[in-house]
Amino acid sequence: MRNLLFFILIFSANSFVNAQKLVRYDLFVNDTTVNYSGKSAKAIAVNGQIPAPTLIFTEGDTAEIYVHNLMNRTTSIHWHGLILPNDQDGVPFLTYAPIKAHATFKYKFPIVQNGTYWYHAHTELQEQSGLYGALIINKKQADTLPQFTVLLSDWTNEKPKEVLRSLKQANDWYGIKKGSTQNYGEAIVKGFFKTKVENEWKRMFAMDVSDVYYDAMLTNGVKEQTGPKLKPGEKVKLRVINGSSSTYFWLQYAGSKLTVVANDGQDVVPVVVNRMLIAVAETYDVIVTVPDDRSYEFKATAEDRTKSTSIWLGDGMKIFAPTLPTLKYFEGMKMMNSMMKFNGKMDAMGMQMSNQQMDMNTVMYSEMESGELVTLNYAMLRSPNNTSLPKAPTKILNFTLTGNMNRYQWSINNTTLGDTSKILIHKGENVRVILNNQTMMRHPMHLHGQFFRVLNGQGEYSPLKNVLDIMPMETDTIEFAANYTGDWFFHCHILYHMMSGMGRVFSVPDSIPNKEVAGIKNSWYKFIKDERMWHFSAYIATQSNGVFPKLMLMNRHYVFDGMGMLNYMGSFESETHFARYIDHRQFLKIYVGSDYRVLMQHSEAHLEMEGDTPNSANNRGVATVGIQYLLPLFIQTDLRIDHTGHVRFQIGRNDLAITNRLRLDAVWNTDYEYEIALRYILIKRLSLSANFDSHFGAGGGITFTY
Ligand SMILES: [Cu+2]
Repeated sequence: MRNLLFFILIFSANSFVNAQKLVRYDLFVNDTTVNYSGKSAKAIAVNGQIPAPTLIFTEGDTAEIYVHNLMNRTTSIHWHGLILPNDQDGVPFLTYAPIKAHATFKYKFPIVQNGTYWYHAHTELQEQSGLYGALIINKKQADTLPQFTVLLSDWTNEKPKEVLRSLKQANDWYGIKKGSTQNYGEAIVKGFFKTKVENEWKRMFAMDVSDVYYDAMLTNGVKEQTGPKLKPGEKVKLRVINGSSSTYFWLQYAGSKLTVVANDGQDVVPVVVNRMLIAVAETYDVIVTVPDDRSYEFKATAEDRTKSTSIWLGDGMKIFAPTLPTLKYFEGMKMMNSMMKFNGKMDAMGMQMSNQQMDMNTVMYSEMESGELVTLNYAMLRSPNNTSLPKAPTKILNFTLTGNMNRYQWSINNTTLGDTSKILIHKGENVRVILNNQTMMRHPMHLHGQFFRVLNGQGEYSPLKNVLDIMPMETDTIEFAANYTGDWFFHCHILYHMMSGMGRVFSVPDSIPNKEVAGIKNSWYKFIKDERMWHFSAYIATQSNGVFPKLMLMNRHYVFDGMGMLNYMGSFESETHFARYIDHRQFLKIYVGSDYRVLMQHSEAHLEMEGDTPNSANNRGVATVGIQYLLPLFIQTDLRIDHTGHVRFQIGRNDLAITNRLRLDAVWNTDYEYEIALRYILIKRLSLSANFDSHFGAGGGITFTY
């Protein structure tokens, strides 16, 4: 009797401890300097390391995480894929207040799930600077297989803000670095001239699978790593997390096939493949075998195939995974041309493409010419459990993913997050989102705070995910039950797309409002401020015939630009525009502006054109109004009238890529003014340039680009 009582006491004490196990972590966020590729650069470290430390929990624990911000600016941390109360979700100005400089924030929430997750900053571009780490939740019954976390990321030596500004500027330096400019010269040599013209006729930018050129790809913070000690024949579970800001990775392993057993933290019925693509922010658990006493490469190659990163499993002679050949961009361009209609809409050719089953990019993969490779797609993912939603009224939302590469503007239904308001969802309602991707890029769409089902043909066993990768032209459907109150962010997880406005907020009202946000004045405007940012850029040509500055300041709807010409004899010309885009595709804008000039008589080219006329005719200062429209082949037209009633029509083309580094600009107007300019790009900021201008004559020199 006494023994039994003792046993009961022990037993209940044990289960009490299990249920209440509090796991505390302290994260110290601070600035640091790193050197990943021969150049030191600023970064953000947590507890002195990049990636941030791996946080390990067991399902049923309570997490208590103290985030100590040691930086001189605000920060935030979001727990990616975790089901938690809204005020613990970590989105500044939406679910809580940002963590102020030198302040500490305590997160506390129960761990109600298991699997492979991660955490990262949700403030500006801090994630790209290194603020990300793995978050692993073990099952209550421990796994018997050895396991190893593989946290992938991309690294740039540039400041992330500079990266975003370059993208907004449509500066094609990254394309030059990647060899993906798809210039006219290359098109002619490779027999794709017609394809190139058709592409530009449809006002499509060069074909590309990624926007940014990175200096390094990393596995757990290093380019190459030796994995855990494994014996020949042993299996290992790799918890692969794509913590990069904008890079998708191909995963390949030299030693065996890949057995996929979980996705985004949720178990799936095991599926065996040769290779797979992991989208930005996705996680996959993959089991691989070390077949013998050699060392085998597990390799992650960036989707644009410029760089890769590896871990080595096993001991002994190195066996390499295959190197993926460079992409055949013109083949991809040709495919895209056939899909894209003139009005900018995708023509799905009567097919309903979905769940990554038909990869249009396959035309760019030369490795597909030899042999059958089984590549993972979403239709292969099957949940081991019934994931059907409870019977409830269903709200259907249609989201068309849209974008403009020229302005690097990303949106849903042609509207950025900042131009919408929260989407109200009733508690207990089912929400079905039908997504259609009308852009030329993939987008990893992420939902905060809960999982959605992907309707992938598996019926009741449709897999649960929190990131949906949607390829160009695809239509995918996801659904979830609105069980959790609060404001939940749904956005593209490519950091630079999110910063440009590609997202929405689902709002499930609560009788108890989120206290963290209630106290913040104008929280919504602070939340969307990133996409309203102004971006400045400049080209300044300093040449033998004068100085030619072009300046531009732009945001989501507006652009202010000014161009000038100034020579050593005192001649001066300037033209400014303050314009607003007025159509969805951002081809049409209206402007008010000015045109001011003082042309000296001894301006030779000018004399040839208009004769030796008195100064009065060559001086003017007028106010203008006009419209600009971007025609096929990226021809910019401009019709304006000035306050004296004079009408001018102008036509021009900028940045025509003749070779990888040579660009042509040309402009002509009905006042018989014209300019032809050539630029040979040496480095991002510097070009050799030459031009011939109707007023300023011929000259050469250098152009600074900012
Ligand atoms: Cu995106």
